[in-house]
Amino acid sequence: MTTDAKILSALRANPDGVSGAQLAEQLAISRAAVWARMDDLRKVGYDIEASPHFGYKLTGSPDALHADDLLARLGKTKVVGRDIRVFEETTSTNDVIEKLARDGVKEGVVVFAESQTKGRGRLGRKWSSPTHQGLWFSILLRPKLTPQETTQLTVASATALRRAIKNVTGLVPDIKWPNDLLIGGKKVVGILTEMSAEVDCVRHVILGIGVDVNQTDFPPQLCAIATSLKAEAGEEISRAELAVEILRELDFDYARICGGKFSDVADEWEAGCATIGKNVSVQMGTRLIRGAAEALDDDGALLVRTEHGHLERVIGGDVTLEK
Ligand code: BT5
Repeated sequence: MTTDAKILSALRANPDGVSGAQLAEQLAISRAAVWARMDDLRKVGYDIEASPHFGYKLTGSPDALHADDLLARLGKTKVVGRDIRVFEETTSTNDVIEKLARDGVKEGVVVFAESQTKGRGRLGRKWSSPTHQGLWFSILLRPKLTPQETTQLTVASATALRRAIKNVTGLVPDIKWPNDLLIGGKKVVGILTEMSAEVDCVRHVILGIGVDVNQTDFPPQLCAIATSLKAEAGEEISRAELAVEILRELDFDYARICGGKFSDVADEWEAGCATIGKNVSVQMGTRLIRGAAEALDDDGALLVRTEHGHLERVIGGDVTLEK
């Protein structure tokens, strides 16, 4: 943890204040250095009161994402969020992670961007990522899975995101296979899983996640199909608090998958899923399948019973729920 992260962590752990002397001792730096760090934190938007009586007290945090603060709030995780980086603007956070992956960076690193100029969805579709209004981030994973099994990670992301959103906002989104969370039928989260693999083993997986948090309006083409947590909850949501909760829940589900417990994740997924039991049509390239979505298989693929009675295994494509 960086010094700033340790300071923020100590301030949060001591809401009534913590003395400069105590912090200096804990961090093995001088009191003057503590004072200078506080000044720098104030410059990036933290409200930190100081008095000879109570020492330093954190009274407000900026809405901006701050890597040190996210690390401090998250604490120790197994894998996801061991390293967090925040950019004011990128093309796509998946591109940044791709570069880190090629540089050999360890799994678990998370890159957030306050805005993306080329945010993307699947099949090169655009992802709207307005500044400071959502969570646009990607995670590097190096799981010991076969390429077919990586759908498990998208399924696990959906369950983790659903829990995190419920914990922070009280809202309970529906899961739509494979990569959407919806509230009232409108999309609030999109997940883009990109992978680099050999024939039978995965080199790395990039989980790209977009969460619509505090938008009050959307571009015209998205108005009818997208919503934000703020629009649904009726109040501003702390993006930092939500980000930390999401990383914590993702770390939990990633450990479940790496520990061979995908069936637990799948059970939870099915319970929260708006796709299972529904009639669906699935566009896979030029092929269209129609039928009833029955279940997930062991790899996270969707099993669809077609009109002709065959069971089709769907690992990608666009699912539409039929009325
Ligand atoms: C997805 O694709 O839903 C995956 C979106 C992943 C975005 C994250 S943000 C961080 C990381 N970096 C990236 O560059 N991407 C990831 P798909 O299922 O193909 O859905 C894309 C469609 O969703 C678009 O064609 C629009 O119709 C709609 N859409 C675009 N922006 C949206 C938004 N902000 N909220 C809801 N729907 C949106």
